[in-house]
Amino acid sequence: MWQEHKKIHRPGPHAWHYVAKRGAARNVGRPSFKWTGSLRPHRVGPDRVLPDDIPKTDYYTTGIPTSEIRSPQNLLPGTAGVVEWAPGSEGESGIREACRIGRLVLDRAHAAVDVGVTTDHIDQVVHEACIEYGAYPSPLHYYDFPKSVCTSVNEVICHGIPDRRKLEDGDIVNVDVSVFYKGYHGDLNETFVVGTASEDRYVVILCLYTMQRTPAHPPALVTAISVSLSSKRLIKTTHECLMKAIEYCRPGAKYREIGNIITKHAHAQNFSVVKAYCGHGIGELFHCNPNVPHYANNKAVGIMKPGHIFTIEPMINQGTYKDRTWPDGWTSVTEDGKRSAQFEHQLLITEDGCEVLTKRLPSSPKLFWE
Ligand SMILES: [Co+2]
Repeated sequence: MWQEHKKIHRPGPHAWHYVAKRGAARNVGRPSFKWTGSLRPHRVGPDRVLPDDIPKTDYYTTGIPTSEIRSPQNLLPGTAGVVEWAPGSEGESGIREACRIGRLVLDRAHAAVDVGVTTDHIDQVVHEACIEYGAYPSPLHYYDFPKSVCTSVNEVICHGIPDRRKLEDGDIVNVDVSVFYKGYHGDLNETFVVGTASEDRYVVILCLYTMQRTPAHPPALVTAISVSLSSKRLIKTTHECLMKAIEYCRPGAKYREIGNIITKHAHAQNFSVVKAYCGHGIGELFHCNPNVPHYANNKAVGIMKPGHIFTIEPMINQGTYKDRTWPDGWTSVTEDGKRSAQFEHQLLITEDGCEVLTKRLPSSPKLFWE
């Protein structure tokens, strides 16, 4: 009898819970926290299964990326250990292929973003697309990260965990896809506007109409519109920051200069630049040297050489640059609860410039300004 009772109340493998201990534990109740904005964590679904024929990372079973921790690439100072991938080498074409698959997976996720869709569903789309292409979704179990993609909504800066919350009209959501394919990682992200808030003209007409009808009481709609317009300016500026930084990249260019370029453009629009998270080297390892800060006057070491492969992924905020981390140990939010956007590309330094390995394709769903 007692056994029966226990069986019923023990959380089964299919239960949905709140993430705790940086992904290593689950809670039945939502933890208390001084939330910085209006977003809250929601329940996170059970582990997704990977078929046997998908080659696994070293952290899949342990949660610890041992090869990354032990790599001389990360133990040597500055860019001393950074790999210079030879043109046409197996490594270079392997990374190129991982980036192309990452792009196809992100485009699938983009197409799935809509009002009423949960971020867990986006995770499912990413997970299944990865399997279809024969790739391992790199975030899965990386330092115990519980899901296959990061989804960062509104005030979330990065590393949001896909959960049961439904996306709402006017939300913004960043989807950060990384894939591990035939031994190499590809990493990219984009920020999307959710729903009809992307249809400016419709919204403005509705606003004017409403103000005319009830001038004493310009309602929530006006707030919604200003939120929408400033979110869009944030997203577009963030994308411009990334593209301006990419234009600068070539052999001989200084890694530390990237932060000056990004900050100059963000500040011109009265936005701030997150300091806590940086771009990174990537290849056989998910994260390695060089370290690529996005903020001005940073002390990043080294110059770009042909064959260097790394990411640039500026996180730009409407208010303060300062971040806080939720009790789940992963979700990074703005300290003032205002919104944050991000775009990321993975780049290869060539003889005379740089190549965007994660570039958008003719088949990529359009961004709102396109
Ligand atoms: Co990255």
